[in-house]
Amino acid sequence: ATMLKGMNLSEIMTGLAASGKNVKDMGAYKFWQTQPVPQFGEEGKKLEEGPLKIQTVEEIDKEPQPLVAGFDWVTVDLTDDGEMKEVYELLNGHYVEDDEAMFRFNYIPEVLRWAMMAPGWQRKYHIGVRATESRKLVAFISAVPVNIRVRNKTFTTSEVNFLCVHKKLRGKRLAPVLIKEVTRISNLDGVWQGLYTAGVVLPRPVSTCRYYHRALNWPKLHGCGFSPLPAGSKPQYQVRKYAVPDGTATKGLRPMRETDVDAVVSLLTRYLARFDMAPEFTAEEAKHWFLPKKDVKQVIWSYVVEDNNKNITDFFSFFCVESSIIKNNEVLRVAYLFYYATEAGLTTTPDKPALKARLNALIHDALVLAKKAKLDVFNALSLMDNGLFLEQQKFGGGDGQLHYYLFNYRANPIAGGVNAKNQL
Ligand code: MYA
Repeated sequence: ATMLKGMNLSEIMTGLAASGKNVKDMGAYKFWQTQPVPQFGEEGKKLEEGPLKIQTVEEIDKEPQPLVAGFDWVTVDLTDDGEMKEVYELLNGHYVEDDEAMFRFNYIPEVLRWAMMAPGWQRKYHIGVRATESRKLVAFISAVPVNIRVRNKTFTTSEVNFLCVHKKLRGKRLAPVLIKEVTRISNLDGVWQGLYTAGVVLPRPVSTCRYYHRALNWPKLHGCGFSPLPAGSKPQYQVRKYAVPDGTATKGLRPMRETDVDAVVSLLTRYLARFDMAPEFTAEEAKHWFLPKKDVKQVIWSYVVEDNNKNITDFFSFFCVESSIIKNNEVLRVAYLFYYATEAGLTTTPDKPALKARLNALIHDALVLAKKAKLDVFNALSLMDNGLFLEQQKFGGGDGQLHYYLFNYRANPIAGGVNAKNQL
């Protein structure tokens, strides 16, 4: 969660390598300088892309590194409601906050299940640390397998997420131990590359995106300090500015169904081919990531446009992750734009005005649907083709950035078009 500060939209960042105030000297990254990741200082040169370090499974330790006395390694059983609740509570109290500590992600079990039990998931990748005496869960890290294409090479990665250390155990170098453990587990499965995002600058981002926010419920966003009242404006002007129609406008738009999966995968694969870095979806993965699960709180919303010939010509999706408003214990319901694709982007001679018009129509409908779903704000990153609609759809630049990283893979900087799944 990041603050809306009404910054200049022309500053959209697409894939600029990290630079400036947040970067420590390489020597200050005591842990990261020992890892197979690109280091600062070699930017600018065009590098041969590929793995940095080649190993075999035989070389990998069969046992985890010992933890300091008083703590034990565990794997967490997310199919067990009690253990799921423990992960939820650890993250709810100790996971990512904005710089001013006003908001903290509140990943409810439905979202955690969606994110960490994707096709190919295994329990051994839900790695926890418990206090030996109290059995309290004090740290966690997880990964799911993701096939990613970087330019013309495709490989399997462990997509790492939900790294969290209890506030009382911070600064004790536990995070590197967790990272080494998820690396070891991956390596034993023959997975040598990693994929992750973070708000912090580490050696060395492959791409950097900025967060944009589009108010849906302005009074609530203002009330909790997310959206300031611009100088010279009045609350009612803001409410009017962000009002959306009651119904969608795109002809043929409807919720995605299971029978659409193959058509969506085909469309999305062709659309994502336009970008330098993107995940590859199997039908099973598309089903998991895009279709809401029955009988649980809805996490993901996906829509398609079906034309008169029953072809799926367009697709978009967004998911919801709540953020706790720390001062009053309420929650903001935050929509995140997920994947989208449109035939308008796939003509043989790229027609940018047509693509721009179509994306604006689709995202406008997405805003209508998100509002209907009672979501308070709609977030998007400066990636894919988002620069074509952010301004027109009244998104404002936030002060948060998201850095994308590859582990054990050297890649030249990528402008836009990265794995939006990693917004999680
Ligand atoms: S990003 C979300 C991370 N979580 C949070 O921000 C939640 C709130 N914060 C915390 O829980 C703690 O502050 C964390 C650090 C756990 C973040 N990614 O133990 P320490 C480096 C990577 O003393 P603590 C997400 O989940 C830091 O630069 N490294 O610090 C994706 C320093 O190293 P160096 C990080 O504050 C995670 C060292 O840790 C991060 O107690 C992807 C200090 O350790 C960070 N977000 O704990 C992980 N923050 O000395 C990498 C700090 O070198 C996966 N550090 O500067 C790599 C791929 C692995 C798979 C490979 C497969 C082959």
